[in-house]
Amino acid sequence: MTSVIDPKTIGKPARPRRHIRTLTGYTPETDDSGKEKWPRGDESVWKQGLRSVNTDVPSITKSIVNHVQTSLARQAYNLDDLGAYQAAALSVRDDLILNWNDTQIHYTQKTPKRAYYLSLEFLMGRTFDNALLNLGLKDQYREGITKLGFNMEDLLEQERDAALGNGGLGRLAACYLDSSASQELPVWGYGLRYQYGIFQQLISPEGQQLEQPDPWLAGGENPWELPRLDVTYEVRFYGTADRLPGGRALWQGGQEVLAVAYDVMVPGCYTKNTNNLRLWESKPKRGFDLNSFNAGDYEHAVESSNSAAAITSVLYPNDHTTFGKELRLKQQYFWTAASLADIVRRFKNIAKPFSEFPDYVAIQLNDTHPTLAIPELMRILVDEEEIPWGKAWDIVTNTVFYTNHTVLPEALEKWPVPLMEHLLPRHMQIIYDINLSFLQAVEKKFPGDRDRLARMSLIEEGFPKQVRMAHLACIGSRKVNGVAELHSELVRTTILKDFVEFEGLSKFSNVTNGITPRRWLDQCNPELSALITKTLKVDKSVWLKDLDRLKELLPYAEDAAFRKEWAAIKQRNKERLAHHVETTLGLTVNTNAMFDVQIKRLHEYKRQTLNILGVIHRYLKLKQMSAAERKKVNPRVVFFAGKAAPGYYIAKLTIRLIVNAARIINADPDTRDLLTVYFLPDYSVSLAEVLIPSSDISQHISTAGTEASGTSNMKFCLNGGLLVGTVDGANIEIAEAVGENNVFFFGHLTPAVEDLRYQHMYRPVPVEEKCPALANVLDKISSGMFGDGEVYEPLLNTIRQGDFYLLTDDFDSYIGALDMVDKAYLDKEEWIKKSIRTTANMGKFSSDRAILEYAESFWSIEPIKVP
Ligand code: NBG
Repeated sequence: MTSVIDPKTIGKPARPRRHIRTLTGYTPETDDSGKEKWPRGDESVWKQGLRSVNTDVPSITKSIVNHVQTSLARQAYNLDDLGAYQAAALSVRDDLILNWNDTQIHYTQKTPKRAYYLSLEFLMGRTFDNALLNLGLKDQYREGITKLGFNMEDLLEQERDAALGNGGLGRLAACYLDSSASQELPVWGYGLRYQYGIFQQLISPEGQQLEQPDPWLAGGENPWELPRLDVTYEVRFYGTADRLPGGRALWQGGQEVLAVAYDVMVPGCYTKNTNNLRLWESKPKRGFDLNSFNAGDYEHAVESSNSAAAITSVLYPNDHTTFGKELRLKQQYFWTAASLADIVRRFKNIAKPFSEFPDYVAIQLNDTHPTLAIPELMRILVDEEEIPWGKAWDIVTNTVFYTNHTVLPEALEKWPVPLMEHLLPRHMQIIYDINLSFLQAVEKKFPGDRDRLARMSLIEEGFPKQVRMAHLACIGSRKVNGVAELHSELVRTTILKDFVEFEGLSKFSNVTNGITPRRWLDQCNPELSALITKTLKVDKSVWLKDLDRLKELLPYAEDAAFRKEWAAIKQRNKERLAHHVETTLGLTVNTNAMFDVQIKRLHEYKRQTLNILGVIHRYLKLKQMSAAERKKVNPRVVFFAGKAAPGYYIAKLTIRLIVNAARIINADPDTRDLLTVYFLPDYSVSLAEVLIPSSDISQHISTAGTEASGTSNMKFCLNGGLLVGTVDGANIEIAEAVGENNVFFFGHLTPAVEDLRYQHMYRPVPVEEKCPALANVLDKISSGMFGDGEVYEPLLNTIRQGDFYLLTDDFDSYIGALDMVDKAYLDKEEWIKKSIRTTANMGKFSSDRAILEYAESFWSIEPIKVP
């Protein structure tokens, strides 16, 4: 069959990829003297029509009114807050487009080396406020909006979160985009444009989590993206792959779908640089099957178009678990294939030989989800560009970088070989070929070590065999990193130990995560930001981009007047949260109490269960106290928020326990002035922005060695909240930075964990003996204190038997740490000093620092300022 094909066309796309330029990539031609030629029409007429960013209030209001009148087709008398938000957002969008356009042209002209951040999740949250801050137009817009008879805060509340992520991994990607643009680095993000983001969480009257879809695009046009209907690529699935002489193969047949680009503008802070996040949407290649349509078989006619559109319809809501579902693998390939086609096209435009590809392109894999980029780039280079296998492998392994975000076994991706063979037959061949030469090299270095070969193979034996994506990501990358010192060490000594022994230590390093201080201080805590600006006596644009400047706050910890202002801001942030709870849930919060917050995905390893058991323990103690004793108690309000994966039964039971414990505890007149508990439903970036500035303490209490980094710990500390935590992830580095006397550590350390688990398994000790206080709490739950005890048995049994996450080992020291918190809180002045010192020492945790580490040590890219 292959013999009738013109050999030159083998493996090539059916027709050459054509990309009709609209906005990106257009550069003017020059005449002989080097002067730019005006491309068409009368230059002066054009130039009169061009506008620049609107910076004064009259032109801003004019632009908003213009959008009300034309884009929305409405008028002053029928404009509500939502309409006013839309018009103002469209006006900001116009400004962003100008900067975005200039940035893309500048990058195209200068052809710098670029980095591409491939992430299956970007948890962006809201854009409006952030765009105004970064454009430096917040005050002007506030004034303009007021003049038009609206309130800025009300308009900000109209925007729906872009929630295309599960948790820390997706939010980190969003922080890194903000920092890349702010540091003027030529970085693009690539992701998927899910029709439905992370589900909305509802809580039933029984305390059960219910899920509802998040149709975030349903409200009409999304002002923060540019549909690029001309930027499309064909992506193939299934079919057959026939090997040809010379290492190439012909992959044909199967299903072809179209990837369409949507560009999200990512403005840098106080710079013109506005980077791009390109999100792909899947579409059928042809509208529908005309034959079936004409035969009257309408269902069949739309079947394939529905299956194409399904690829980007929904974000998988699982955090830290993999399910081996075909649609998920389709998402991963669809996204990496479209992104690589786009990257390769852009590279080919600068007309350099492929050997120079790594000099112009760095590709960062955010966890293993985009690992197919490795075999896909091999396929493009070998099959389409006819580059010999060895050279192609050199190119790939000098271009790709891999960040690992977890060592939990259930989160390490593996794909069944039969599924891969079926969906991506050519990639499976390539993976086998990579594996063979890799294992041959390992064998050479460690002759006869068969166990090692089995451990390191890209293929795990079993029924079915599975492809180990972390191994593929590791050997296909130039550098591998973890996301905090401890985690990177665990990557090197556990999951990738053999690879360190084979490839050497220098390939494996650490980049501790960071957060953007724009969103996580200036936007979420404007009063604190203003106080810092006033105190440091520099413009906020300076310290927000050089967060180490916060150190200059240290001496003010000794200044009583400053402390008073600091504490008053914390108090107002508590009241802001209380107001939010009152208006959304109708509950009254005691703002004179200490605010204690744990907000993150629900997961056994994060141990929200430990927290709620601690709360119940506290409640039982309060109940036993005399009135006089109760007077001495430090009042506490405990907040929880977080979503559980829909199929995660135990995590959902924890939510149920929190909700029902809260119901009983909050209704008890003996204790309710001293202890109340709230589970705030539907945790989101926007909710975090209200919760974080209000905390006195926050809890980061994972079993040692399980939380790779954590990033909300950084957000709380940056806002002057103290931390209760285990010696895990970035908690360790935070304590190093802010001083161990300013954090409350407890619990067993990582090296002890394995041994404790062994003990649990082979020498179990009943909870009653090991930890009577905890046993008492478990008994109270079983006996129905918080509703039908039976319901909670499966949850309680995870502790009574096996106790994989070591609650029985850590409970007593946890309670001890909380007692220390209470004691420390009694000395208010000293507490405020701790709070100030904590903020002052958080400079290291800016995502600007982190992204510059990636840029310098891994990607070798440099800032390039847009004039
Ligand atoms: C998460 C870790 C967090 C870490 C974020 C960002 C995954 C797989 N990992 O501890 O659990 O902060 O990644 O690095 O979501």
